[in-house]
Amino acid sequence: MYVQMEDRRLKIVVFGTHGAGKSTFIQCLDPGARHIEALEADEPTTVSMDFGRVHLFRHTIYLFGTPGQERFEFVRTILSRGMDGAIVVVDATAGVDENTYNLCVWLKGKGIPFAVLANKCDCQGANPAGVAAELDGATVHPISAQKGTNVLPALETFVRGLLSPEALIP
Ligand SMILES: Nc1nc2c(ncn2[C@@H]2O[C@H](COP(=O)(O)OP(=O)(O)O)[C@@H](O)[C@H]2O)c(=O)[nH]1
Ligand SMILES: [Mg+2]
Repeated sequence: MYVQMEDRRLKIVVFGTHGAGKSTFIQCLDPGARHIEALEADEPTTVSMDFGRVHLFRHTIYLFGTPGQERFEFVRTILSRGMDGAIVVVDATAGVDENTYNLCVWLKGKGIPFAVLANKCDCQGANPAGVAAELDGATVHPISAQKGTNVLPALETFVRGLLSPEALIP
């Protein structure tokens, strides 16, 4: 699937369970990223979304961070409309949970290109190879969103794959 050359914008939606590091990842790429939190009535947790922008290969990449909690499925559905690709953030110290696994199956079934980021690789016990194995051999990029390790290269590799070779001519 190649993105239209004339459209120099890409919409990438960032998925992942609560606490995987989606907000940290987007903040790392765009220090001016917007983080929106809404406290739910009678709920101890917050709904949080992120919005960031990065310029790569003469394209503007719009990053939408989705709320991780299961009950916000409807928010993810809305944010997912018209996406060019998806990034799935996994806490590599915790492994792949069922929702994340199902999400990857769904993305694959829809033919939506996605990259898996094994986050928190600065921590002891992080197991990016285990994440890849749990996701049936998916390509996994080990990163540390907190330290910034491999964050931009991982995004560049993914975006390069989304763009046609012509789009990459400077
Ligand atoms: N050690 C470490 N902690 C991280 C990393 N990325 C995120 N965190 C921490 O993990 C927690 C959850 O991160 P957050 O970005 O809010 O997760 P989100 O719920 O997916 O948006 C926060 O306390 C972060 O500081 C990382 O690469 N390494
Ligand atoms: Mg968040």
